[in-house]
Amino acid sequence: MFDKILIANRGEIALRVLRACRELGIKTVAVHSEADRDLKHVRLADESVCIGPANSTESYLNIPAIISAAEVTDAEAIHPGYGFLSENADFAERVESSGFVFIGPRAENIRQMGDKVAAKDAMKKAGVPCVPGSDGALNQVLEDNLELAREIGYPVIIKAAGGGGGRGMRVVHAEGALINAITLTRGEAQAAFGNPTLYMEKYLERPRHIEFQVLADQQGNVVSLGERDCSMQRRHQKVIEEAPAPGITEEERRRMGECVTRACRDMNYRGAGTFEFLYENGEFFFIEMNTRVQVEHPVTEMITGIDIVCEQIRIAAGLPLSFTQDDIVLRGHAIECRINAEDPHKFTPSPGLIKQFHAPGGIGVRVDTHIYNNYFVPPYYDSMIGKLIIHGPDRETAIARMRGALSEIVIEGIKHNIPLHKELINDAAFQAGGTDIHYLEKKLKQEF
Ligand code: MV4
Repeated sequence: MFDKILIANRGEIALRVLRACRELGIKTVAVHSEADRDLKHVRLADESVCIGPANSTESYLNIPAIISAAEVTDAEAIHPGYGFLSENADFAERVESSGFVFIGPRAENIRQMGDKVAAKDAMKKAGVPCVPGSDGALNQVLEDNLELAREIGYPVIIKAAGGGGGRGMRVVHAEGALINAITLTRGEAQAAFGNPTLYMEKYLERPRHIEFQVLADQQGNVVSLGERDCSMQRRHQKVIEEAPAPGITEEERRRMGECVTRACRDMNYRGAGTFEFLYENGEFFFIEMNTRVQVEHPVTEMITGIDIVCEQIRIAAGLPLSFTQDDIVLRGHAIECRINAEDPHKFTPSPGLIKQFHAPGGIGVRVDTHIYNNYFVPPYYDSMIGKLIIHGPDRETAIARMRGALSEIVIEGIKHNIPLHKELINDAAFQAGGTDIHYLEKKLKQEF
């Protein structure tokens, strides 16, 4: 096992990684920006290094500064968390070429999954069901694209190979709008990702977002930890996630689990990974794969009892998974509410001083947050300040416990979205389960 790990992130996930390190008896190095000296994990870490100014480009995205910090502290491995450099293949490569272990997949897999055309191609070859669409990238011949869209049937969606997570895509409802949409999206893709490559898919109008969590070790063992439903989102930001996904049968879970673990074996994947699917009319369609630990990983941890971050570290150290697929039992139901420092109606960020914080408690209640009394939420980073994760024997109990926890939590001094969560947890469609990806935005138009 590693002696010392550098945590290349901030906020709640940095604290989450620190806790895993402590459990495994590993020393920790926190790296932080000038604005983040008072972060909870910086205080708890064995050592800390300031890597640059508040602006994340000069700190949390500053590859030489992070590698230097690992060198001066003699860390053995680097955990990238989520966001920032977590899916940057060049970073993974430079970590390894500098003699450190990157706690994540091999750079080659990060790069392949970052190219959405290459990712989809690999999935098709592995027998993972994909959204019907172009066979690889679109060519430049206008007539070919018109014919392809006719074959697929409108509406279609044009996506950038370099995009993902909702960036660089355009829906086309009729033939008259196709050529212009391709031209516009290509220009945007070149400007945003330096890659003009596009692909086309059938546009699914009312899908749910269901994703499968996997873990793969360096001995070739791969397990599926089941799925999460992340359909409750606004502008591609997830708001509530849950596991298991309402209405997904044991048979669907087993079949999809086989699909995604086969895909991992085919590409010699290692570490934690998430396969994102759109689910509509009882069918799964692969859209993207994430090669990092995700914000919503705790809901899977709560129903499996598996510590995903500890497993990432153990896998990176070369240890085999200590369980097989048959050992994994899904127990009960878990729901996560993301807590953001933002106006609950207008969604504008609300940084500032937290004058009071009281965490909720009780059976099945988990609070993953770095905030504390008198913590100042800086304006420079993502507005998520924590996550409230609830486990219960069934979905109804989890909802009831979440309602209790939301009424118990106190965050004073800044605006936050607890009022939105209180509204959603009592929403009839949420309570019924299985709302689609457009539900929240439609509901918000009707005010609350
Ligand atoms: C789609 C789609 C409908 N049909 N692809 C948005 C994020 C990116 N991961 C892919 N996205 C979508 N791709 C086809 N063929 C609808 C979306 C989409 C979406 C997907 C997941 C979660 C929220 C979403 C919100 C709007 C659109």
